[in-house]
Amino acid sequence: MAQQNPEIAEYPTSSHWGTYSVLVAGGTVVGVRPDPADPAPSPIIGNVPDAQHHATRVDRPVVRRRWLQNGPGPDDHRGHPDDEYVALEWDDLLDRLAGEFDRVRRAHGNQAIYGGSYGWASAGRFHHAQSQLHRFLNSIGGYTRSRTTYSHAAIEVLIPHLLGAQGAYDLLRRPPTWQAIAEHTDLLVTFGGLRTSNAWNASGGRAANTAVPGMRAAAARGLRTVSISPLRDDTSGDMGARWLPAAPGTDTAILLALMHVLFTEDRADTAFLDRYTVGAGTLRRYVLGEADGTPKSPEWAAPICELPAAELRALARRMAEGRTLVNVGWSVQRARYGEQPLWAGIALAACLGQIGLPGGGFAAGYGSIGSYGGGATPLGLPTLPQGANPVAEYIPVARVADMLLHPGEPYDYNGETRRYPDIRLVAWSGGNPFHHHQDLARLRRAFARPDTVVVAETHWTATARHADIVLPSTTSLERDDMAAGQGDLRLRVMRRAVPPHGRARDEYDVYAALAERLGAGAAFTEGRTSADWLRHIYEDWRGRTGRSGDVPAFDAFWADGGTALPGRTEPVALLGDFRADPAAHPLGTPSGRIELFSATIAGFGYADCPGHPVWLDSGERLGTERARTWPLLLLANQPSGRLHSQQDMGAHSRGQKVAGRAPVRLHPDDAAARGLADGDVVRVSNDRGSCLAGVVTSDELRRGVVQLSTGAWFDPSAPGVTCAHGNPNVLTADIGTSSLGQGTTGQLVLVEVERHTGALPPVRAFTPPRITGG
Ligand SMILES: Nc1nc2c(c(=O)[nH]1)N[C@H]1C(S)=C(S)[C@@H](COP(=O)(O)OP(=O)(O)OC[C@H]3O[C@@H](n4cnc5c(=O)[nH]c(N)nc54)[C@H](O)[C@@H]3O)O[C@H]1N2
Ligand SMILES: Nc1nc2c(c(=O)[nH]1)N[C@H]1C(S)=C(S)[C@@H](COP(=O)(O)OP(=O)(O)OC[C@H]3O[C@@H](n4cnc5c(=O)[nH]c(N)nc54)[C@H](O)[C@@H]3O)O[C@H]1N2
Ligand SMILES: [Mo]
Repeated sequence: MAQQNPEIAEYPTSSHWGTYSVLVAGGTVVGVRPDPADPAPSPIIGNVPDAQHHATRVDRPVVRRRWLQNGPGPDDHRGHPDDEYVALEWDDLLDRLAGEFDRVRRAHGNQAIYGGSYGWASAGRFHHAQSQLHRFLNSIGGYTRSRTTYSHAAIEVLIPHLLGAQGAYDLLRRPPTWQAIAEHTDLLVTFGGLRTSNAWNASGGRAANTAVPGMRAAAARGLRTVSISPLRDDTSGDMGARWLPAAPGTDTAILLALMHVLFTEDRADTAFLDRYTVGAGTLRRYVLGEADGTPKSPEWAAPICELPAAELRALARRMAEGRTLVNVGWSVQRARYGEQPLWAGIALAACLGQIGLPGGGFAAGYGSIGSYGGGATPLGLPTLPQGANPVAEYIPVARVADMLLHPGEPYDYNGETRRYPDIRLVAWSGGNPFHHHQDLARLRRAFARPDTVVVAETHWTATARHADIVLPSTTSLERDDMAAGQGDLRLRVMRRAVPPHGRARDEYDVYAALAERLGAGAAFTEGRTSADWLRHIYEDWRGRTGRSGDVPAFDAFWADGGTALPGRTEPVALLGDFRADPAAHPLGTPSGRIELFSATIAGFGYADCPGHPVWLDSGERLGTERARTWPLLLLANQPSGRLHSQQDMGAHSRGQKVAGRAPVRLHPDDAAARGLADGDVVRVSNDRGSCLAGVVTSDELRRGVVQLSTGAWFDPSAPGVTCAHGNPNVLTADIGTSSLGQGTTGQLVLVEVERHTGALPPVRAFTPPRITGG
């Protein structure tokens, strides 16, 4: 198309959802074109043209009127849908903002600035929003940061205790490739499925989507898959998977029952357990019920997980018969006691004796992200140095509302008793906590507490609408940059395709101007423009790889549109060295072995994460006391039509909405029991809040489960409902996985669904706030 119309220019670009081209005419993005070299391009690119020029773009620097009038301070009105903003000149706004940073650091110290700023932002090595913010905050004396992720905090904190730090890194970053699975694996048992829509995405984007073709090729070569998941379509039909529609939140019971079969039928690999693990005896006694009088048999697990005992028994036998890989998807640990299914999954794989063998053992991430099993790791990447943070204070990332609501109060985390800092200024760039955090009504109370909230955003998200100062940011299509993701070996040029929207600025220039006002201009910029920095970080990396001869100089790279990255391909087994010679390659654990019992964790004395994997009942599942009041279990999984909340106003995402609301999927029987049909608007509620959503019935779900994916822009504008648009985080609980990991538990929540009655409130999420002046 582009070649036929000389007016249309084509710009290759990269995003977390892939590498493709935008088509530009007269300074406007008019279309997208998949990369012909991508074997499985993502339909999410269809959101880009609308989102780029949408009315929700932040087009001017603004200050909230109440903050301008009253000055900094706690304000319950922050985030009110009728709040007004005042447009200022950039210089005026930057003077005020610099003054506020200075006031807070002088009066309260730099630890009173929260700059964790969690979020996915955009692809691009230099203009990465958090890197820019962190470098700026470090240059002015530091900030309170965050640790771990919403994605997989339980993995990040637990696994180093079980496999050592390197083992944990390898589990997340260097698992066997899909090709190794195709060659070696007989049976893949995956908890949480293999969602193809999830595999479209990877941090930094990928040169091409290889995960979806990879899983299909493995199936074509004979890989058998068992998908344990509440959704049949969590695994693509062409995988030919056996679907076990377990009740969500019960995976640990299933894993224990599978081990029970291995132990009682003498199928556990005791030689492996003796040589490579510690604590197998303790775990065995627990599984057999010698410790507490309850054998964790398939008959015990069946009423909990709602799968037949015979099915579990047959599965355990089958797993012991060939090369088996156990995959626990990230969703499974994004729930209360999320550490347990991970630990139990490793224990099961250890009982099978296949850890360290090609295509066997344990994994955590196939089907969660496109880079998992991608097969390659660059030796290094061009990176903007963030400088050093003189402030030691941090929080586990998902405890942000607790921090703001409970300054000075103690909490447990990974063996420490810590205290929350007293935060006065919150700075966020490239993240949307009013998308990602749980119990949004509570988060709103938390955001009322600081003196000042400053948000840099491309769009008027709910987070921007909770800010006192909003800095309009350019999008990645408005700046020159370069991209590389995890799992493949190509660095791609991202050339500016369109001019900045309105008065939006690159964050680099904004922070440079702020740093200048705060006496740190030279420290932040080192005398470079952003164009200088691009060249500098590229050439610096080129020198560091030690193979500069193979990598083109910057100008050639830029002219070519990209370059291959020196890197290594991944081994076909996880912990293969350890298995081959455990004395020469001990794990970085206290015992040097896989810790099925951890004396360290037992020593923490946590009832919510004891010294070996156990079944703990969160109550947030079907068949519990709480389910009598809230009988449906809601899955707040990843949206297939976008990345999180990004570009929710784009055509592809909009096309999935029902009556303008987020689609909620129900089993036809659950819908019929409530008199609901496709297209109805319903109220999804529990004791924390409520939201409206549009009904889609489907027998791809098991009964009792409803699916309301994350990412509908939070819309608190309608009376009587917490969100008029369908954001599931108005329902989820703001409680950590456990005292150990303190990860998010947003995946599962009990609710009721009923027909919405009365007048239907409009969705106002995509109507920007009132702005005066400018
Ligand atoms: N209930 C529930 N909640 C969840 C989850 C769940 O499973 N269930 N999943 C969780 C997970 S795994 C994650 S990772 C989080 C994701 O949560 P987030 O990463 O916070 O979600 P995004 O929508 O990607 O937010 C990125 C924001 O950056 C903005 N942005 C893009 N480019 C730029 C830029 O160049 N500059 C600036 N300043 N801004 C930019 C976008 O407009 C967007 O608002 O959500 C979590 N929340
Ligand atoms: N299209 C798209 N892709 C994405 C993202 C996105 O926003 N959009 N986000 C990316 C990010 S940041 C992350 S961290 C990953 C997350 O990757 P995952 O955590 O793997 O993704 P989810 O879609 O949340 O969950 C996958 C499936 O797990 C199932 N499930 C939920 N609870 C349970 C349970 O208790 N037991 C079992 N057995 N299954 C359960 C659900 O049916 C759900 O569809 O996805 C990435 N990929
Ligand atoms: Mo994530």
